[in-house]
Amino acid sequence: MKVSLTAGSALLIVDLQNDFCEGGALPIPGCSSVVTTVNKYIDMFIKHRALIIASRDWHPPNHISFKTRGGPWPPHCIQGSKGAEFHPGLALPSNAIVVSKAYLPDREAYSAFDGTELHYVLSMNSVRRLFVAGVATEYCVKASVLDALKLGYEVFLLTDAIAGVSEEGSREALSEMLSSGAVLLTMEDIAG
Ligand code: VGL
Ligand code: ZN
Repeated sequence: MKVSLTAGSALLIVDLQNDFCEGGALPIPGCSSVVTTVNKYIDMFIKHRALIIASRDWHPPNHISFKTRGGPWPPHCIQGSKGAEFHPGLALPSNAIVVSKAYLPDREAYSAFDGTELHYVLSMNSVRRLFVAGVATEYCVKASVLDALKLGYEVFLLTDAIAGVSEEGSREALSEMLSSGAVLLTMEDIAG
């Protein structure tokens, strides 16, 4: 399948932060190679003058998702910490739009649309087709993709630029996104 980056296309890069990569608090296998591939997508989207959005997990130190509060995760992506910074190898352009999520102590938010201005920003820029990459496939990528579909976006999941916490979880998430209407693509599917 060949897809063109027509007007109204945007790249959504989900949570490529230090804590989700090697050496971080909640490392996701394959995160570094996702960074490398996402950089190639960034180049393509810059060439087409398409909007580039980077979401980030942005938790207060006492976030409800942390084990210290009975949640499932070790503390990660704490606001202002090194772990919350974007991976140093990620080549975000200076005009990329950063969307922070899950920033309230008592509220988890996996989706980049949840409690953020992402839908508003995309609408203001006439974006209708969203190309999604990043981590983790079965958490924040999946939640963002499903929300985008519900909001009426055409959603393309860049399967060569995502990584999940577990293989089985990723497989299930992929089939759920597919059956919800996401289109699965890799780099070769995008017309230069
Ligand atoms: C995520 C677990 C906890 C994600 C965020 O970005 O997918 N996963 N917080
Ligand atoms: Zn989190």
